[in-house]
Amino acid sequence: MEFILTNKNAMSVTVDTHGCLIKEIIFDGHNMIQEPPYSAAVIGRIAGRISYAEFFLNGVRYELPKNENENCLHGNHEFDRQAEWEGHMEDNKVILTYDSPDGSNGFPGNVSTTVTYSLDDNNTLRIDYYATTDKDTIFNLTNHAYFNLNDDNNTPITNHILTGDAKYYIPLLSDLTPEGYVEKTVGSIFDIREGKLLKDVVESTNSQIVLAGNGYDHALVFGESKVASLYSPETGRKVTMETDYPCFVCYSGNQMKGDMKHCGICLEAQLLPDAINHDGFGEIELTPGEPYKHFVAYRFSRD
Ligand code: G6D
Repeated sequence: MEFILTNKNAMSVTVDTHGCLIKEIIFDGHNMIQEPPYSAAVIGRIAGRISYAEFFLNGVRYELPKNENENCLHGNHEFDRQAEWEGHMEDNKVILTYDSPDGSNGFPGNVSTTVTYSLDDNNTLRIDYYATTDKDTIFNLTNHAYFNLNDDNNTPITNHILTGDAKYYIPLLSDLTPEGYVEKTVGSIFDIREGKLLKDVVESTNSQIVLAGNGYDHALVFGESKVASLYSPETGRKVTMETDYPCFVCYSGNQMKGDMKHCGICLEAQLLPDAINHDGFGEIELTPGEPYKHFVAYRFSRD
């Protein structure tokens, strides 16, 4: 089922219950995100990769479905491909709910999730995540939108500039799981504080950029302000992301197929990836009586 949010500036956002996804974001007469299969779906229970597709919680070992690299990617795509979301409109908001049963894809706990999409007259699309569990478990939701601010979404985003208060990045192993520590961005290809042209990123010979398939596929950890922005000098379009999450995984579409390579960039605000397997990566546990509450807001503007 689809729902459409609109505002007084002729901006619209279409939400589809299948995958709890954003089907399109029309701003300035342009769809600001890629089309399927590069969907702006909600990813869960756990965004990103869980190393070795296993984790220990309260002394219990949990085994998860494995991908080709022996890791669990995106919670085995439960929330974006397996889940049947219920949805309804309320006060120009789309409210979607899904109950994930205990043991689903190997994760403990009956988890009830509510995702709310809202659009205001400041051209800000806000996503609110809320979840509760009846047993200790782990949880980390994101939205996987592939942004493209060009007039033609078949044009690579290498002409876009990414800017943000990213103080650290998380280096990856060859299977794209975290090495297990944060590295300062200052002076590196991951230093986006003054803005980084994505052409320079994808053409970099930095070993982490090459390992990720010639681009970013890394968690960028915020410093003081949890803000990042993507800007196209060609079209003057900009999307500014604000969140209460501690990081965002920036994925520059390195594995998009054929001519579509680098034709989208994801700003996946979330908790630090694979945190359950790395001390110092912060909390990722969801416990009874302590609801999961996070948000991300994407504000669209034009010069
Ligand atoms: C690749 O490594 C990337 C992931 O970050 C991304 O989510 C996926 O493609 C769609 O596996």
